[in-house]
Amino acid sequence: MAGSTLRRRTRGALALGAAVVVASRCLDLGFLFPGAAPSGKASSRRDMVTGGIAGALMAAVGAPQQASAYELPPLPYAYDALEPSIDKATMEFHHDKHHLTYVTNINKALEGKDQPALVELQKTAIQSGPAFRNSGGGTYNHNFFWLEMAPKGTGGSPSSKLAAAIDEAFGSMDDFKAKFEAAGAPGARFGSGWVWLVVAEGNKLAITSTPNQDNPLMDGVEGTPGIPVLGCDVWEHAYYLKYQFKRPDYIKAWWDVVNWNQVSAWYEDALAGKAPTADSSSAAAALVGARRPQQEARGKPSFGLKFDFQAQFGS
Ligand code: MN3
Repeated sequence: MAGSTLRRRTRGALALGAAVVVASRCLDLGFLFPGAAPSGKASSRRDMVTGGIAGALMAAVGAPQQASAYELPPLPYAYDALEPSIDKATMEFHHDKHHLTYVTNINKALEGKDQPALVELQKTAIQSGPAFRNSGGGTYNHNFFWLEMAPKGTGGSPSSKLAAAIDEAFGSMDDFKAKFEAAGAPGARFGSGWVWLVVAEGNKLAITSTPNQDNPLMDGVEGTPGIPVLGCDVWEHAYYLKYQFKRPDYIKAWWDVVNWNQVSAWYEDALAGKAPTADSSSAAAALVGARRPQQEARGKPSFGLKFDFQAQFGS
């Protein structure tokens, strides 16, 4: 076969492979399966398509098959959608710079190795070392954070089951919020970290806080281990542009943008022992009908798509 013919065929196969990856991202976004909310199903379809068809194409042209890298999921709402609780500039820096750095660094740490589901990295993250603890933790925690928020007035309220559990554990919703805010105040969580509501041993709700990018899924974590269903980022980068030193004001305002529908769903899963995957598939499920049209209207590409595309083709 002439060299130029081979090159043309290779290019053609690569282009087809690229098209399949793009199509698979559309699957992620649920366009072909509207209403396919359960992330597990979307994910397995995605894996089937990217791993199967694209993988076969890549193998056919002799390209090495790479484990897919973690992605920076696009926000499921616009940058300014959480105002006035969280300002647009903070969201831009927080998502596009801080979160991206965690994603980039955990991908570097796992380069050339299998990348398990992000949630599966968490349990052993502290033992595995700083890249896993800080960047693996940071990636998971921020994926989780974007999903558990929604524009004011759209996040619903706790399910009756979750509301009853909160009353039982903390006295009332107001008492719960006061205790959560106290756990996140600088005097209780000095420096950077997170405050969490977890389903702990015996399916009991508990409030805990963790330093840096630790989370309650990690073996050996400070505080109460458990399955997180709500978490507030109290790093200065999460609030400083708007609130400066007034972290308590930020946490108080943050309640307005909690997505209780998501938290309630995670609570149900947690009672069955399942931790939020917080992966890009569930992020994409939350995107359906929300972010995508806005992005297209503004002519901005999906960053998650771009990142995934580059990672998969090693460019
Ligand atoms: Mn953060």
